[in-house]
Amino acid sequence: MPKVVVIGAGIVGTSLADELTARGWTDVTVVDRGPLFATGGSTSHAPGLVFQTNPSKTMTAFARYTVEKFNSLQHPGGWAFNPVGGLEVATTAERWADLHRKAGWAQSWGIEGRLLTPAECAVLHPLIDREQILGGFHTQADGLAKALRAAEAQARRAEARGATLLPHTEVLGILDNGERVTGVRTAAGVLDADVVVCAAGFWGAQFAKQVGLVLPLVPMAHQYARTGQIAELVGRNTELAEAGLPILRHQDQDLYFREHVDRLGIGSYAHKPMPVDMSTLLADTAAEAMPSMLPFTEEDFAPAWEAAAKLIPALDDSKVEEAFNGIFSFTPDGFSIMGEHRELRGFWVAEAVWVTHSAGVARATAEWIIDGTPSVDTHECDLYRFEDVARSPKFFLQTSSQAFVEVYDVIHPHQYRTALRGLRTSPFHARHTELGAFFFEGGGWERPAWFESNAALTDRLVDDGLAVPARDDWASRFWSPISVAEARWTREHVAMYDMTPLTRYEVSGPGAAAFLQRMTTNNVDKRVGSVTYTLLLDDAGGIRSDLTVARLAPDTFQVGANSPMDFDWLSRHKPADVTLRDITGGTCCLGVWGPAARDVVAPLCPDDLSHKGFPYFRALHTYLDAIPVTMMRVSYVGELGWEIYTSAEYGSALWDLIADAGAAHGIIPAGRIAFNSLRIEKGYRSWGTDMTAEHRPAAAGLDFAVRLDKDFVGKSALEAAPEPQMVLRSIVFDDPDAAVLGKEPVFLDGECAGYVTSAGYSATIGATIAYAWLPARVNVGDAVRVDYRGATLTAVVHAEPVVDPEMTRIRR
Ligand code: FAD
Ligand code: THG
Repeated sequence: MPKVVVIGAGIVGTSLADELTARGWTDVTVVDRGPLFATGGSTSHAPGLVFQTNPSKTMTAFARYTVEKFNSLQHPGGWAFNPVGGLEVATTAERWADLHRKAGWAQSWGIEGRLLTPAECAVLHPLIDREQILGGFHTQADGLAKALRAAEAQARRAEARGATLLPHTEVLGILDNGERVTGVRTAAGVLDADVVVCAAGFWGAQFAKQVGLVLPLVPMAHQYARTGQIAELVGRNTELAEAGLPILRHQDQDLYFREHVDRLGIGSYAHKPMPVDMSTLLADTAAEAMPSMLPFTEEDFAPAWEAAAKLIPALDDSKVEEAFNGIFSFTPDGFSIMGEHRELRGFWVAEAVWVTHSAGVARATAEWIIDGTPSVDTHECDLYRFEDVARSPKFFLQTSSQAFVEVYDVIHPHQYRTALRGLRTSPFHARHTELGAFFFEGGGWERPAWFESNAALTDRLVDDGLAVPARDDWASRFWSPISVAEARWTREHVAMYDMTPLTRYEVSGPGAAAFLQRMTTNNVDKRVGSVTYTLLLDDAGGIRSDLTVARLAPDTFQVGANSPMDFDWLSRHKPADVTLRDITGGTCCLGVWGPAARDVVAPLCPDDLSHKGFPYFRALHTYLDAIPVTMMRVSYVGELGWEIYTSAEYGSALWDLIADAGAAHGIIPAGRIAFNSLRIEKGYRSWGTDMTAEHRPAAAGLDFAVRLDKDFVGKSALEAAPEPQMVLRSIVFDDPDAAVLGKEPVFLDGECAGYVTSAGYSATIGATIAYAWLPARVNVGDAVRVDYRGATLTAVVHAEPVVDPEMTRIRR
């Protein structure tokens, strides 16, 4: 049986020991530098509020499992979970609207919740001044975790199954054989291990450095205060129950509240970010029982207290009695960090995890370690999700600090970071700027969303009697009607799209063809010049990514991918006779698409670009004017045209060449919003949004890219898989002004039956189109309802793709 050492006996380490031993891996040793179970880590003093609803389906699922599990734990001291319910109140119109959005997430992810009037909120939580609020969102199953009891109960259960708990044992180093971990070193000697899991809380980043891992997490101090006795609470709660009122969030002031018998606990994120310098912390607190508790900085709390008392007037007669600045981890995107070290197999991390998500993260980690694949999609938490730039200390310090500031803010789905912009730009960037691009950010790249230079096209649309949707204030943020004109223009004329940020790898060497053949679902071992759309599956048959694979030479392939996790997955499986290189940065790519694309490009090219001479899904190394290029006849927007690749130094010349040659044909630059709406109407999925590892190809409508007559990773799982119960469908909204932005719940016959993934306004049919996961029994033509921030929209399930099912636009 594999030997496991878990570093850290906080809520994560103990939960993991429970999950591992429950699966029969009983040779588990949990070590902690502190005593058990108040180790001195973050768990020791977490007030334990568990609000389950999160924009992320995965994080919500993690939280739901924590609630379910903690409710069932037994501890001699009393409850491990007290389901007092959760209440989030709104004091601004913006928040109130956002609570409607949150209620939608709850429905989408299967959490029961209700929007309440101020009066109803005051009934649930009589300490609230109802005059201050516009309403609230209440969830019955949320509540308080007693983190230390939950840790102990899980640890004891693991112990009963054979696990060992070692307090006062600091892990000083990791031992390995050059490939795998072999053990850990402590002052008392070596503990052998086949698997080591770093669940060391905010110490984890410092610790993982010694094995060459960058964990982009920042230990931050956060203020928590307990009041003196509050008259209104006296007699309400027994010592044992501690609390009866719902846990409360007042996010407009960055505050949360819980009861401690007849006192209130108040947590505040209203203060400036206080990143903790680990080098000094480790020295300063080496001898401390609670190294994760820093002295309270009263001045930082003063405005929070004032705001708290405004919502809860009973505080006027009270004051802070005990308080501290507690430390826990923040990450750039607010997600945890999970996975196995690629270069040091057997070294796993489960880091930056709240109590809220702890059991869910632990279960997924145990499944991942034992079965090879977690049962929940974990891509948002993947250790290898970060672009290189995001691993620089400057980047993750700054973005994690912003994440702290924004932790309770209303965040629009297209609201991108403002700090550290402009780091990754394509060679077309100067032109984009001149043309008035509004930039989105993705993977550190600046990506034009639309171009102000196209503003006049919108007027033309309107003059032609074509509608531009009248979006509400929320949906029109980070959006422009210009994008509608750009999309329309692409279908009618021709447009150029910056595809540089599209991740691409060169896979080469004598084993390259066999490797890609084994890793992906489609047949990629075709003649030179072929391009294939194909999928990466995990061992359970879940979709890890969708790729294009172009064979540029017998032993050289160019792979169009989705994220750094694809690089990780391929690297892990790569044999020695294959070289994998990320060539995104040194190259660039321009998509030239539209009915006039050939008229623009063909005159520049010595080769035959006719449909016969250069068919669909083929690649060619050639020249445009004097510029060496690789062209691929691929179009994510579903139009005639090419992705044109060249190395970066030719980029700006390529842009100018195409722009000049295209002028006679009315070429325009077009941005991401048009791009997105075009790919949705054409039926092309976006990995990570429309589909994840939680879905198999059949459910996602991608069986056409799976060839069961060859062997590939995930094949046996596909063969054993049942018919999907949920499938990805296109829905088209009845009201042309309807807008949805993703994650909205979809109702069928009055029941929530699924959720929206991505959506866009189709300039081609003049309606908003979305993808939604819906029960397989749904038929084309069925009517559905979608809840958009409290408004009910109607839509109809549409045949796919909505635009050009015969492929006549592309294949000509
Ligand atoms: P920890 O509990 O810190 O455990 C890590 C353990 O690793 C420690 O015991 C440490 O001693 C040990 N360790 C580290 N290095 C070594 C080593 N080299 N060798 C041996 N042992 C080592 N979360 C919520 O969900 N809801 C809340 O309401 C909430 N409120 C919070 C309020 C405050 C004031 C704070 C500080 C945090 C709050 N959190 C809350 C966050 C939550 O407490 C943490 O995210 C969570 O406890 C982290 O658990 P962990 O097991 O990862 O880390
Ligand atoms: N271009 C390139 N690589 C990519 C993308 C891209 N890799 C990642 C991501 N985007 C992959 N997604 C798609 C989705 C659909 C298509 C291409 C890439 C596509 N599909 C055709 C279809 O379904 O009609 C495939 C037809 C066929 O298999 O013959 O074109 O944008 N380089």
